[in-house]
Amino acid sequence: MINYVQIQYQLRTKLLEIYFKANAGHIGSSLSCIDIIISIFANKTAEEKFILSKGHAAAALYVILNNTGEINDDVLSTFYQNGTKLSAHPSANSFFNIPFALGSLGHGFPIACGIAKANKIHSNNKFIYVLMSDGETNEGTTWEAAHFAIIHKLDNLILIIDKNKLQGFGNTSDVLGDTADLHKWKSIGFDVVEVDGHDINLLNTTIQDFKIKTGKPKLIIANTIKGKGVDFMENKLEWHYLPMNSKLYEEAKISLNNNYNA
Ligand SMILES: Cc1ncc(C[n+]2csc(CCOP(=O)(O)OP(=O)(O)O)c2C)c(N)n1
Repeated sequence: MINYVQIQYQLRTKLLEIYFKANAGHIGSSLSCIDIIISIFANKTAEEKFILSKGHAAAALYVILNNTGEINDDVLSTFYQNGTKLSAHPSANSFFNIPFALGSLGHGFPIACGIAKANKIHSNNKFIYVLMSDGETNEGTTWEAAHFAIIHKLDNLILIIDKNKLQGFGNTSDVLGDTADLHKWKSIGFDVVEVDGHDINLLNTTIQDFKIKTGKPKLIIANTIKGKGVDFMENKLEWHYLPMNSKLYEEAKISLNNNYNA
């Protein structure tokens, strides 16, 4: 078992720093999924693709690519600025690990299904990893792509849903019901496991188990907390869109420190 606490703390600290500097929103969304992306990058090979379908959490991907050396510190500090390669939502081909423009919800998952099918045709044994948000599974394209994945037996597809139960304007359950429900996805033909989305070791073993199973597309429902790590942001709808002022930025850093360095 690897102790991930320091990396969870460091990357969250970086996230707060770039969001504060940019005066940008979507902090809650990035804090929700950063542990999942850490796990994906711990498991995927260099040639395999990852698609951040919930593109509004681009900053979470940027700090991880900064950690792996793909995005240097100077570029990271340009997040959200005019002319940057690090726009609020990922720009196509800005980096090897950012192969598509994302952020219009419901598009990344269908793209991933197409890549999985192509990988099968080429028999290249590559997996494709895709991260969606639970609100995003409301999108109709999700269900067309899901059925495509099933009929083509895309067992090289690993879909992870960041299930934090909140979306931009309310609880997901109040908007369209639970479209990230384990039984729904199982019943249409996915191999599904539900785990704690902040437990990186558990996410790792789930991905590794899935990589040796054949026949069905795979789904990890990752139960998460929107704003995870900053007490006053956790499970609070307003931290979907709010930027931090300097007082709240200082408080957020203290809260992170208490939660990860105690
Ligand atoms: C097609 C489309 N419609 C609307 C939006 C605006 N938008 C950005 S994030 C979001 C909702 C976010 O909730 P959820 O999908 O659950 O993601 P979370 O941040 O909670 O992980 C919306 C509606 C969008 N990006 N794309």
